[in-house]
Amino acid sequence: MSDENKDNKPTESPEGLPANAGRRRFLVGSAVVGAAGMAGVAGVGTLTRSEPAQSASEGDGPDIHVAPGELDEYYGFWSGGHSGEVRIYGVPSMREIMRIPVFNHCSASGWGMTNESKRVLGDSHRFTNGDAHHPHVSYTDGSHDGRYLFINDKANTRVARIRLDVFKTDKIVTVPNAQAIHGLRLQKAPRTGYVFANAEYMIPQPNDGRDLDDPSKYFTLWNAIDGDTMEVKWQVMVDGNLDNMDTDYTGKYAAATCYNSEGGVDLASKMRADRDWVVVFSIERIEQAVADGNYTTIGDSDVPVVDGRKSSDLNVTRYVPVPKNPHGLNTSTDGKYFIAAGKLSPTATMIEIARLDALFAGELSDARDVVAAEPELGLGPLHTTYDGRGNAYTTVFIDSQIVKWNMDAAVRNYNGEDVDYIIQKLDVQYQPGHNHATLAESKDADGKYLFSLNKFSKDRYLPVGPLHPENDQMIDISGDEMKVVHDTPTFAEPHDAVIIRRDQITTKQVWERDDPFFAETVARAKADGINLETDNQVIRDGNQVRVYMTSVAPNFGMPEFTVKQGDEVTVTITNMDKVEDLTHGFCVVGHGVSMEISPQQTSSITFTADKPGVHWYYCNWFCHALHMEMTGRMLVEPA
Ligand code: RUQ
Ligand code: CUA
Ligand code: CA
Repeated sequence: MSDENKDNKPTESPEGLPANAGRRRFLVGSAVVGAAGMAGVAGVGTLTRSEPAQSASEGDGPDIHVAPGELDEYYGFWSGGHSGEVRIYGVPSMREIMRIPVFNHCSASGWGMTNESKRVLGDSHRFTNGDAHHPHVSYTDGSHDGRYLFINDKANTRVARIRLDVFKTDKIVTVPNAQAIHGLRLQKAPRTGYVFANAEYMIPQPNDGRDLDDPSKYFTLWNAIDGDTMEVKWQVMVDGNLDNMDTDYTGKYAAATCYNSEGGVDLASKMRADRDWVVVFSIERIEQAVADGNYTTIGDSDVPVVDGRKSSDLNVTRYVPVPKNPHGLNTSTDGKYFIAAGKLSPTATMIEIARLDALFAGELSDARDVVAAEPELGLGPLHTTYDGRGNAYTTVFIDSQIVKWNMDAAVRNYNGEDVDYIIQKLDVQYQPGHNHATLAESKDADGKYLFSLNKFSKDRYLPVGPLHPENDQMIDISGDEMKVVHDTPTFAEPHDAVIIRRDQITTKQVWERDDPFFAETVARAKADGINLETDNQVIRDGNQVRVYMTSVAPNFGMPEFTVKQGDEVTVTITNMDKVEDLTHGFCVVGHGVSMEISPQQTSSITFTADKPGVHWYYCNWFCHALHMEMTGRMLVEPA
């Protein structure tokens, strides 16, 4: 990084224009021209590489170098967007440590192929895609407790849970009566508890074809899932749609942004109203309505559905008008505010949580009375994060900046005091969506690093053709001034991240033999009279053949087994190696069969032996000096 750019001054472009200003002017210009404001995004594609690469500030920040052999300070969980997975980074090194397949299918681990993963995926196993946006780690009393990570699937309306002791997805639920789960947040206190999920799109209810084109029949649902059982507990009907959401630090309230109060089905109608709203949910009142039997059900689902529309007299929701088409909603870590980012408005709306009791009690004449301030931040505010020192950091997409501002000063300014609340505006590269600071979704926010999840990387990396990576930038926020200290290219497409301290997670480095993850497979073996830890045996049951074997490096328990053409073969392997990191694999050539078997794990996979002849199987995780020799033959007798 060149010294002359230490202060993040714009570099000169060949035309003598500051590159930064030129780029911003371009984006702002097209944004204004674009009918939808945010349509300026489309213009990004026309920027060419002739603009000089922008240098970010760097210098005397913290030492982010993590030496070989040293461990990182934080776990970072990144959503993989429409790759459908979750990725684990070490922070601050930004070394990618692991990927967890969730909604996608994985060639390496066999996720989506093994019987254990198919049980987790359930009926939705037929989908091989997902769109994972919002990863969040479970809480006890407002602090992360490292039990689970939950994440939404917008593409197929699912919510998944990942066990953080083994870093495997263990439950996936499809939310009924809903289309596209987007915003997802967890109950923070007393514990998780509820997993709340916004359904984004409005659909006719029931959506069985009787009302296709009558938008007045459309509505969407706010959903509560029990984080312990992963059952959908109840749903709340709302007006408009739902985008992002967050919860408070008491367990009493949640709030979600709505960008389509108009109930429009095309872009122009979704932009028509000057104001949309933040929908505030009273969790107690919803629970009471369910307990009192004040609910309906939809279609063939038996989940209680409580009416939280404006017209309802159940009073389980309140609609707070905010400037049109808001997006992110993030609770300040002091527990005081729900902060909704304006997106089409250059403002953020601070809703004071302490005033919500009065709002629900009907003591306020105007729902806007809960607004504590509405600071102006820049063009295209999308998401906000916190440093635990009273400052908020908001991404402004069109301006391509992170805006650091003081919450208390914003409130004083709103109340007429002549005080400036903007502390710093930092250019990022380019077009940030979410941002996220260390521990900033918990009361333990420590204000050390902030990540700007930028939607465009443009010229920051070696060119790799028309499809570019995203660019996730690490910013040091420990001092008075924000500084970009690292760029990380990421593949399609992290939306959000959560970063927690490494001591908040305790993992098992070797599976326990009685782990519920493979309990069903173990039960099946038991029914077949098999001791998985010692037996190597083939059981025939009509045309179903169950092959049981162990693996101990560098051998499979069976160097060959024989089946008949057309048999449905289930191979179950128990890895009897106990050494940490000694994972085996099982791959049958030409059969689309591959799986991971980590130490002490039992894995199984089912396929049809449809081709007569010799078919080699081999271990595909390098396990031993004789790993290449860890093979066997499946002998298929012709039918
Ligand atoms: S959303 S870029 Cu899917 Cu979290 Cu805001
Ligand atoms: Cu076992 Cu490679
Ligand atoms: Ca709107």
